[in-house]
Amino acid sequence: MTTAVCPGSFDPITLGHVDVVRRARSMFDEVVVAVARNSAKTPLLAADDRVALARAALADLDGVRVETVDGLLADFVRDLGAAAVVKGLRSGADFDAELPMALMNRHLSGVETVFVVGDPALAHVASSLVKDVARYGGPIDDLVPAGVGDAVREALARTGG
Ligand code: COD
Repeated sequence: MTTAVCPGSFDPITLGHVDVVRRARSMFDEVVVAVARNSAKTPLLAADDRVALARAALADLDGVRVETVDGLLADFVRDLGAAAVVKGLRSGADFDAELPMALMNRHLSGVETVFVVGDPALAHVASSLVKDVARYGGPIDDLVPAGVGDAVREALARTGG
């Protein structure tokens, strides 16, 4: 059985993430979605909320489970015995950001990274933009799985944006 890891901050999970996980699942027997608890970015949503929203969004996909990663992704992937990390690409800018991470993860544990090209209809969908649109009262519900929009709006209201 081949396992792939789809890591990210998932702050929040978007339809772009779901598209990448589906594509990864079409290539691997099992996909572990790894929610980085201590992301380099300061998250809007608590890690437990990011995990719960990802679990709900991916519940209908067989062979997909959601876990948290607390330390190095390279250690998580090695401990799991996964065959690869799968990352989604929207643009050349994504590739430029992802290449050093792929090289570092391979340096650290020998794990390979597989890049998948996401749905071009979702190329503008990024967690950061979703939060920014919501912060100014714009519509986000057609960019994220069910329930995520409410969670983002509640978090923004709670934290003062
Ligand atoms: N279409 C295609 N791909 C998409 C889309 C879309 N619309 N939206 C998002 N993606 C892809 C991104 O390109 C990315 O590959 C992935 O989804 C996750 O995106 P984010 O924004 O949720 O996650 P990031 O980029 O913040 O994740 C960074 C990690 C958590 C993966 C990284 O910081 C990490 O590995 N942290 C663990 C600690 C560690 O090991 N650090 C050293 C790394 S070398």
